[in-house]
Formats: sequence, C-alpha cells, structure tokens
Amino acid sequence: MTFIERTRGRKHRVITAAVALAASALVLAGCTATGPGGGTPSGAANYNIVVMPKSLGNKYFAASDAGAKSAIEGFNGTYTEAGSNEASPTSQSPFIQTAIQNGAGAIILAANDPEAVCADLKDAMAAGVKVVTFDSDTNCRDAFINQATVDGVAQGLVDLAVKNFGTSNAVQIAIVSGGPNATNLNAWVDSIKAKLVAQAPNIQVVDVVYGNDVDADAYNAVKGVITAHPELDGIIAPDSVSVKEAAHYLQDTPALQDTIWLTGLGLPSELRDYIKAGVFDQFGLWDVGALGQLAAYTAKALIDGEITGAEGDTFTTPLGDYTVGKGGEIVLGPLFVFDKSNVDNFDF
Ligand code: RAM
Repeated sequence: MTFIERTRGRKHRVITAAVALAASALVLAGCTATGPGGGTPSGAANYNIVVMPKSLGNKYFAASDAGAKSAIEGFNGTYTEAGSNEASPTSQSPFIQTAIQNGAGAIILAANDPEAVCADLKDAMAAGVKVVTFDSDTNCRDAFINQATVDGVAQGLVDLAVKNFGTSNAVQIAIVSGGPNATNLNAWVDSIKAKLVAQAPNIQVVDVVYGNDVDADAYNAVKGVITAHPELDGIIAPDSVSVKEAAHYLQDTPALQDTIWLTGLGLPSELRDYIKAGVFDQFGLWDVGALGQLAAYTAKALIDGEITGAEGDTFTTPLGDYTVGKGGEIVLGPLFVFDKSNVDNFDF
C-alpha cells in the first residue's frame, strides 16, 4: 500500500495500513502531547479526532470525511483520516490500535461489519476514547450517526421501483450491494426485500450480489447477474460504487438500457452524466458532507461531556439541534431523490 501524506497544514494526515504503526510518532507531530480520551495534561479538551471510512478511495467517503474535516478544524481540533484501500471487516483494526496509542480523543468510524472491530473499539472506549460510528454501525460505540432511517432509505427505493413497474406486472429485479458484511447495506437489502413482498409482490428479487465497494468487482457483479438472469427487468444498487458501475455497464451495453431499469444510492457528481445521457432516471442519497460534519459535532459533544449517547440527550450544532434516539442513534434527515431536474444543484 502506498503511503500518502498530504501536508496541507499541520492538522491533516492520511494513514494507510503499512504505515499505521510506523507513523504513530508522526501523527502526534500535529498534536499536543495527550493521554487517550477527552483530557490533555493542560485539562483542555482533546479534539484529536481520527476518522476511519469503510475504505480509502471511495468518493462517497472522501465527501463525508471532507465534511468531518471542516467541522473538526472549525472547532480547532486535529483531523486525521486513517484507513485501508479494502472495505474488509477487520481492515480498520490496526488503525484503531494506532489511534489509542496516539492518544486520540475520539474515533469516528464507518463499519464494514457490525462485530469485527468491536474488540478494538472496546479497547478504545476502555482507554477513554469516544467512539462515534457514522453511515454503517457497529454493536460497540457511544453514538451512531445514521444518514436516514433504514425504513426511510428502503421505502424511498421501493417507491421508485413501484413507480416504474407498478403493482400488477410480474417483474424480476436483482439487488447489487457493496461489502457483504456491511451493517447498513444488509439492513437496507433486508428491508427492501420485506417491503417488496408486502407492498409489491409482483416485483420479485431473484438475486442479491456484491461489488465489495471496488469498481471492477461491482462492474463484474452487474454483468454477471444480468447474464445469469436473462429475464431481468431491473436493478436496485443501494451502494454508491455499485450503482455507478451498473450505470457504467448499461452505458457500455446500450441495448440493455431499454430493458433494464436502474436505481440506487449514489453521488450526484458520479451519476449526473449517466442521468443526462438517459442511462437511468432517478436515484437517492443524503448530504454526505453534512453526515461527516454531524459525526464530528457529536464526537465533540461526547468529548465535552455535553452528551453521553444516552437516549434523550440533546445537543446543539451549527447544523441544528439534535436528540439522541433509541440505542444511541442520531438521524441526519430523510432520503433525497435526484433526477435530471436537480442533479446539477449538488457537487458531492
Ligand atoms: C457506499 C458505501 C456506503 C453507503 C453508500 C451509499 O459508498 O457502501 O456505506 O452509505 O455507498
């Protein structure tokens, strides 16, 4: 893995696996000497915050992390991005241990698996490090920032499918997801399948395949599922890499554009040209930058002791006031649907 260091000022570092352990001394270069957790010897709050996306190189997380960075630097914290190029269940473990060693005040993490890094995160919390998950949850953290409710995301995509296919004609669709263990994706897939059975049993899910958040894997997963199901009428891809590669494959195979309907969750910046070219019509998402910002403000509120992550806790942020819900979940807002009329209004 290559070592990437972007030295835009003292407070921004990117750490990859091969370098994580070696760089531990480096990371502290930009921080005051700190103990793990919220406090510093001077008693000042420890806003040394490490952000761990599912993987590096995914434009969705580049956008969320940019949001977190701007918020963290806005309250004079230190932002570090750490991660691997692979969105695999345990890929984040060494970074969590490095963050503990380096005296982080908080870890903000999007999980590739609900359980796989829990031992490391429990080490972090035992050391006083605040743990906030965002986008995709784990079973071990102080608070979770959910971009939209699982029900809201699934219902939004099901509504687009029903709008296209109706509730009478028998059709076959496939779901092209991302990482096979990802908490968020599996929750959406299960909810989409259950809602279709309940609301539109004519729309049959004939297969669920995985693109691993890797462009080539996603492209091949789309090609494979279309080849395996010659009667296929549509694809739902609730993953930004998979929906982009599904559009890419349909663009490469124009004859399929009239027979395969597509929707999913993706970035306007990556999908606008496909929408304008008529490869497909609509997709959903949320303000990814705001998701990263809210995760950062939540980490600050935990470090400051303003909240503990208990249900009912409330806190104020530049994005507005938020209340911690059941199980420590904080919801950013509803799913937003993009199409030709609005896709140019967004740059993420
Ligand atoms: C991918 C990841 C991420 C998900 C988006 C929609 O980037 O799977 O977790 O929220 O797609």
